[in-house]
Amino acid sequence: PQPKSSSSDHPSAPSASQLSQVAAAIKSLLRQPDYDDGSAGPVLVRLAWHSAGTYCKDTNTGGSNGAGMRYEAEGGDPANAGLQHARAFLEPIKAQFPFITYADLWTLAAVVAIREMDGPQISWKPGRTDFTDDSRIPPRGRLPDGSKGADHLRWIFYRMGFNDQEIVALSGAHNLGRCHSDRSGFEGKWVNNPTRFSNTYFRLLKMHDWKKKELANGMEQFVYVDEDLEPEEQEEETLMMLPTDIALLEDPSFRVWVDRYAEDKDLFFRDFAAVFAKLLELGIRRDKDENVVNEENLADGYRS
Ligand code: ZEM
Repeated sequence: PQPKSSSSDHPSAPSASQLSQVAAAIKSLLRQPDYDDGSAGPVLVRLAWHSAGTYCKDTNTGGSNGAGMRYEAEGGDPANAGLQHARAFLEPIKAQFPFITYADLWTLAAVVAIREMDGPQISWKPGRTDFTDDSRIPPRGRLPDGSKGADHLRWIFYRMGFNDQEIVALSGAHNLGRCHSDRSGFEGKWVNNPTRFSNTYFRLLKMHDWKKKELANGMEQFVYVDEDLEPEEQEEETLMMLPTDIALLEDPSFRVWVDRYAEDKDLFFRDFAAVFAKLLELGIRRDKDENVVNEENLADGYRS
């Protein structure tokens, strides 16, 4: 059992053995035969990404600490539509292991899911705290808009402290999951097997002649239709790219990395593991013992 840190100012994060129990429980809920492509994995990855991707380096606000999506101000942001499913998948685990904070659980779930979907092992550290009110929730509008281009991607991701290479590596997560017309308004998946992590997204981006298509709701995305297939099969096999995905192909500085990741899966896995670990640590300060030291965080969460 974990000693209680009652007199210490440090939050007391779960022990390694407690965390491996949580990780095992996450693994066992990934298979969801009635949900999407049979897996909770992709939407859990998106939950972690959206929890962290609000970070602003200039003001040191946002980031995966706090689990602000439990509050309407952040959870009700249209950019987060659909992520209530991811949070609901994890609710039984939080109930079974109340010692883990939501902020740790959401980020750990993505790391476990990526590994279980044949992706790289990503380093992850506990110690995040949960806000106890919505006073520190960042403003809406900090997450990327898929209908935009390269300038927008740089505007959003430079604010988090990422460079062009990291933007491309992170975008490789679109190897997973799909778009839902009732969430983002876009429709379809990027690759044929959207529950297996690989560099296929980059290979398809380069390989196909992506055609702009206007959807019934007026939104535009890019699609590839295999003309050799029967019409019925075409419907099923149609793959998509967002305008922001196509921007990676067309911008010369992004393109260098699309080419490298398409050619070299190991390089993509290494770079993705590094940048996803960095994403999950944005805004989180730790002391030499890896304890979270962000002053305001000490008011909530792990302190018992
Ligand atoms: Zn995504 N993403 N994303 N993304 N994303 C969607 C789905 C998923 C953008 C975006 O607009 C969208 C990153 C970056 C960017 C995942 C992971 C990561 C969807 C579809 C959209 C519209 C949502 C829906 O309808 O359900 C844009 C513009 C990005 C800028 C580059 C990064 C970074 C990610 C993680 C590292 C994942 C896993 C999904 C699939 C979710 C699911 O439910 O299947």
